[in-house]
Amino acid sequence: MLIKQSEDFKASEVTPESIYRERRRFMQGTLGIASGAALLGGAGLLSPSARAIATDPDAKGEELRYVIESELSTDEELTSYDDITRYNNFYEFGTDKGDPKKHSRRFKPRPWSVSFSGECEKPGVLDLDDVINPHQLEERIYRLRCVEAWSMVIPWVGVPLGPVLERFRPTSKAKYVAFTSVLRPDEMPGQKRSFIDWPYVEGLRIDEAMHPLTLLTVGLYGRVLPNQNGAPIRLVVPWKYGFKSIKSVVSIAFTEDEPPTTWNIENAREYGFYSNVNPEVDHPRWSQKRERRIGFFSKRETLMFNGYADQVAHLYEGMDLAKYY
Ligand SMILES: Nc1nc2c(c(=O)[nH]1)N[C@H]1C(S)=C(S)[C@@H](COP(=O)(O)O)O[C@H]1N2
Ligand SMILES: [Mo]
Repeated sequence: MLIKQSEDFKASEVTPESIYRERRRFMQGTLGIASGAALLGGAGLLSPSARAIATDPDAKGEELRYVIESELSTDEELTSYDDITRYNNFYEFGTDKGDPKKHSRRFKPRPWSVSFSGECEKPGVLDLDDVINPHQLEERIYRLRCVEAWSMVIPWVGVPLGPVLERFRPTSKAKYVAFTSVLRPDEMPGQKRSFIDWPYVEGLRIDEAMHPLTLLTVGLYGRVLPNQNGAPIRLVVPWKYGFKSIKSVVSIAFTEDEPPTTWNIENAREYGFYSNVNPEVDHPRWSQKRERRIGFFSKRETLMFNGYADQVAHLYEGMDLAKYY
């Protein structure tokens, strides 16, 4: 197990049964997540370290509680909330980096659920509130500060995807996991045009999907995701290029065959299925050896697997990564 919970969080969990039930009642009731959590926090039921670790005063949206720092977080300086939320790729809202912030106001991220289907024993539906509320399920909610390939260091908040997938009991035929984004042309102006073949789709091999670094992400800077960053639920795969991290996910399917992926459909020569950050393999049109962080002038060397080689290199042992790019 690569990700541990902090000692403080453990302490906060040993609450008397009655308080625990009271907390559940709050969370399940008509009170919103934010108001329910604020009441509990105010009542002193949580240890300080188990509260959300918001570190940017400009961060907006509902605060996510019970967040634990991942031990795989980087120590690099975080990109500001403002930069993370105004410079985005989200073609559903347009192709310019500024479009998603400008054109996503009408998008409604709640209520939301994600369906799980395909090669599994227990297909079903997951309500977003079950992901955000850690007392509804066993999964822990983590903050993982990681470098988004090329440009930013982002403090994501989410649950590891693996244990969520396990609940639907993938069969031995489940070799891959296919993800699909929402299709809502009325709320997503970019979908009225055919920049790409909607909806956006992505995929992972099942062992990549199960890896503890792969996060089903619901927030950043301690608060729920803003629309332009993939509200209300998106993938974050820290050792792969950004486009693997599919936004506003509505469906997840276990498959026997490698699923189609949007950028590979659009341009197979430039974008493969694996898309691992790999400074040794040039993109057909540019070198991938160096990168520049937003807010910093000088470029730096890009690290193999985005700095997570110790954690993920074994997944690709024996594979020719120039062929499987
Ligand atoms: N549905 C959907 N998901 C998407 C995209 C998109 O256009 N549509 N763009 C991808 C690309 S190319 C990148 S770099 C990241 C950007 O995430 P960010 O805006 O939160 O930094 O989202 C990825 N996920
Ligand atoms: Mo991207």
